[in-house]
Amino acid sequence: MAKKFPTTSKNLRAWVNKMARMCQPDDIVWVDGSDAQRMRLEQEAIVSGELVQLNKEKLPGCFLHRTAADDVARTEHLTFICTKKKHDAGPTNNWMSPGVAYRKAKTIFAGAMKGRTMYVIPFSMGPVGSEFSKIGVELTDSRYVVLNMLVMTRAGEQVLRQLEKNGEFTKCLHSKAELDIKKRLILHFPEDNTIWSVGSGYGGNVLLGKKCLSLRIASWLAKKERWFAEHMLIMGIEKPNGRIEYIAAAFPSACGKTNLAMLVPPEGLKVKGYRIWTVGDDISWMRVDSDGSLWAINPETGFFGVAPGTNSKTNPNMVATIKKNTIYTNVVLKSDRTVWWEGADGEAPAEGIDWLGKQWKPGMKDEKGNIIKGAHPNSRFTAPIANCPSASFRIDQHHGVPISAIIFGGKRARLAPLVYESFNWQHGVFMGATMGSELTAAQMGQLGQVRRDPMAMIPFCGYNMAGYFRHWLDMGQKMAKPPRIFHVNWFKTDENGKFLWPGFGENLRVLEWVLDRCNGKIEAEKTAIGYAPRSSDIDMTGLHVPEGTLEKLMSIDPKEWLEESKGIKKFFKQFKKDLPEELWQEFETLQQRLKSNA
Ligand code: OXD
Ligand code: MN
Repeated sequence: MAKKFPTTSKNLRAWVNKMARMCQPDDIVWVDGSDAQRMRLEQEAIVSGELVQLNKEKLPGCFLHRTAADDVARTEHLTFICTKKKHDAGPTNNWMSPGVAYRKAKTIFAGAMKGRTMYVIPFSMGPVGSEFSKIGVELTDSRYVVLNMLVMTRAGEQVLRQLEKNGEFTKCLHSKAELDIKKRLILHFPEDNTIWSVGSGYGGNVLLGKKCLSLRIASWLAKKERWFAEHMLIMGIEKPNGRIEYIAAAFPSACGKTNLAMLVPPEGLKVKGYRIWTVGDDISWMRVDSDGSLWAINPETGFFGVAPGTNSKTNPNMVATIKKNTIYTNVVLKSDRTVWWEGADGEAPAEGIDWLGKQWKPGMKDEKGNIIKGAHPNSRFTAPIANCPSASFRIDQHHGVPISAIIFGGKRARLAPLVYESFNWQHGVFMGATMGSELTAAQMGQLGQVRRDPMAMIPFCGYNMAGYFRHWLDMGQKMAKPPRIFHVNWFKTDENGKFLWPGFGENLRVLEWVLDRCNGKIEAEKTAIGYAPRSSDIDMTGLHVPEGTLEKLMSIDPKEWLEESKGIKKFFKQFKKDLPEELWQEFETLQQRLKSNA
């Protein structure tokens, strides 16, 4: 076992002691980041049943984990921002006063770790020692959490040494407790730089460096310290001239950020010499650097990706990434101890063990006659970025990468065209603030229903979103060279509900236009909603789509937009006088442009 209390930080020692007094673990183990300790934990997790060792030849270093049946996605209704004033959490967050929240959670945490070990995980979001990075310490009674954190973050002894320099860290406490949904709470205390999560074992609720720290707490810090913490992928596009340009893109959960971040150029464009470099697939921390432009780091070191639909056609780089050192959650276990999910490569196995741990055969139906899926629709894999064939060589750079374009996108069967560009920064902020998307399996709720999801941050903004919009507007003033802002929609369908755009690698055709716009290489058409490409400006070499498809993809129906505006107005109105006036101005001018085109 690692030695106890191997830190000189009084702050940290006092906090660990206090939390241990409340949770009463049998033992405390400090995670040092060594391979030896990780392998010991893997073996213990196999013995305890938390992990299943997968086929060592076909999937070396890979494991399977199953969560409880009602613990398979982020539970947004049990997620709270706990600020002294309710107003600071804003109308789009669940709020609880810190006093009530601590009291409620304490009754669940009290004695919750009896008979268990408390692991202390010092972790850094971002390269250790970078001025972009933030340190956290997660206490947990779950080996699954420790093993995932070792993939997703830089964790261990080197982080402790860094923490000791100024003693600052986000205090992250997690206990599985009874894994009881009635005793589940995901609490954020931005004023105390503290996160408490109890009663869950699902990644998005318990890997506290991810959504809780890197988005909810970080967005609060980012406003205060004047930077951005965003739900965005970061990718580099190496152009035929050898220059790499970077973009950051925000899409709601399970809308294809991971696939886009590591796309493989289609043949028609590959011959031009394009190549993709993946920096991150989920979170982007961005700062204005001394050159007046925006630079981004991915604070994570791993992917926590959605398994269903991942295959060699949709995402060959991810298929290569998850062949080793990967933790699979809630997928099908095959008889040769490899794994499968709906939309994986190859045939469905004749039989297997499903995500609930039950014997399963393809086509099996439940008592209502619905097909039983083998893998949960939100089943996941946790894999190191370093495994990814397209991993960027700048991942560990302390200042990250310069961002040329910010792209917003949602999943919309109608309405939003394939791509358009904002008129300027303020209009771009309006475009982000009015994003809407259909719900996916990553959130509990009605699949397919449209919800307003500004900047894909609705579940992740750690404070009043009106202030967040203000922050976005203000940041525009800080940049001498702000990135241009675009909106894309890969999911538009025809009258029969068929996707019009092939998506995946073909999306590079749209990104090529985006970069051409950033570099002033191409004109665009001014429409009511923004600048749009002329059909001839998207390089379609090697891609055959039925006649008129691009026109349908690019079509803008002012009546549909005016209808959409009603939802936007309702959404904006809930912020009352806090909503920045600039956004109402943008709303009004959009109305005028739409009406004159209707
Ligand atoms: C994720 C999510 O897991 O957004 O990235 O839910
Ligand atoms: Mn996400």
